[in-house]
Amino acid sequence: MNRDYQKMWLDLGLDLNAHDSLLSSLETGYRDFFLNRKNRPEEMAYLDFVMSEVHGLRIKELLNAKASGRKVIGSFCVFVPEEIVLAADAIMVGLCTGADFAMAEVEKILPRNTCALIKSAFGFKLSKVCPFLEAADLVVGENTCDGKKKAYEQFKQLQPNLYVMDLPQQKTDIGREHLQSEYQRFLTAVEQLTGVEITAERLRHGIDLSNKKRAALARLARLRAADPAPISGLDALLINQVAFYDDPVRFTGAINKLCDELEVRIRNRSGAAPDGAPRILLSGCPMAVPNWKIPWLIEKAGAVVVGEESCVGERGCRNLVAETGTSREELMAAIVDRYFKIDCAVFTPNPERESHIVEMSRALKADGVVHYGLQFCQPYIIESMPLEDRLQKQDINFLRIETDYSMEDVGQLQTRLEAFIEIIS
Ligand code: BJ8
Repeated sequence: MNRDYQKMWLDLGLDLNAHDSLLSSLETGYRDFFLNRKNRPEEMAYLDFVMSEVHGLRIKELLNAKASGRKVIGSFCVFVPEEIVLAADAIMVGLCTGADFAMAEVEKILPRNTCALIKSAFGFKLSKVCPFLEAADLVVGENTCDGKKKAYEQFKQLQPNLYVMDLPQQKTDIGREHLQSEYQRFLTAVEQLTGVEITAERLRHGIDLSNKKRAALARLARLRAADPAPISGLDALLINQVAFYDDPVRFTGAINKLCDELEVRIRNRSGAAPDGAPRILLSGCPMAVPNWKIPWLIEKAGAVVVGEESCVGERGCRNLVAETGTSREELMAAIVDRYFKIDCAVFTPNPERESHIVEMSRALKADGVVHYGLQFCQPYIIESMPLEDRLQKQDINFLRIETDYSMEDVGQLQTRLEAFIEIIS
């Protein structure tokens, strides 16, 4: 990771010592999990570059954009509509929630039995190591699970520019109306923040950019159905993670170029894993940077991850916004339609998710599904129980894992994953 940005980080209020230790652990992880692997697609060099500059050049770009009058909006959830942000010529970035930091301090504010993802957001804030958070003009939290909902009450004390978006919990007409009114409220907040009136034309532009990015990610997802899989699960996860940080137009171009290369690899039967390697669909909680533990263990055991049923993956990027509307109201309705299809486990009931996992598993020719639940994440862990029954009835192999961000359980997880992979081989 490039460290030539000390002054910029200091001006942002980062704690340079803590930040340096974060960068060092990121560097080590990145080298072990990515750079030391063989037979990666050449176009992954772009992702390696982005990661090497994720706290450097990308932050400089954001600060330059801010200096020219543009605004930066940070988000923790795929329910925050990027289309509206882009329509106001603002920049949306995902916020860091994938590593433990300052846990002792965090546990003075949050109970120990809070999921690692929520604790991570607090850890990055308390220890002042996330330049995205510190550069954001507005940070959007969302009322989804109880943990996040209550935690944002505390987070607001640390991050006064927090805006909380309320989300429905049921896929009913009332739920849809609620989402629509919350998106309208968000649009007004973005207009106030940026001073830009979001016209129909601007909204169409935002939809177009987001759709193109999602289409590139969907293309990548489809290519992974090939056998042998042309790209490793780790690299594909990284791409889905970087989608939250990078400039959308540049990222879309880079991913389409990578997909061109993958198509050649498929024609040449050049796989990221050997022919016949067991194929795994990962399903469950989101995996934010630098949470690479489970796919790393799966691939180290000789299998290949061929899809992520996750917000950092398929759940976050499938379905495009219809581009048929002409008025701002019609376009907003199309945005609501697209996001209302997201089958996050906070919805009750949530039958679409089960069906989607079966569908993905068949389409990607998966030999088994590994369900990844963060400890104390009730929505996903509770859903994994009936999911297991359903998959068993359909003869789909299933393994449930509950973990956190620490490496303490790596030995035990490795044993369980190796046994599972042996059974499905
Ligand atoms: S749309 S999955 S990004 S809410 S892991 S904090 S659910 S206790 S992250 Fe999510 Fe939006 Fe849904 Fe996706 Fe709670 Fe579970 Fe923690 Fe979670």
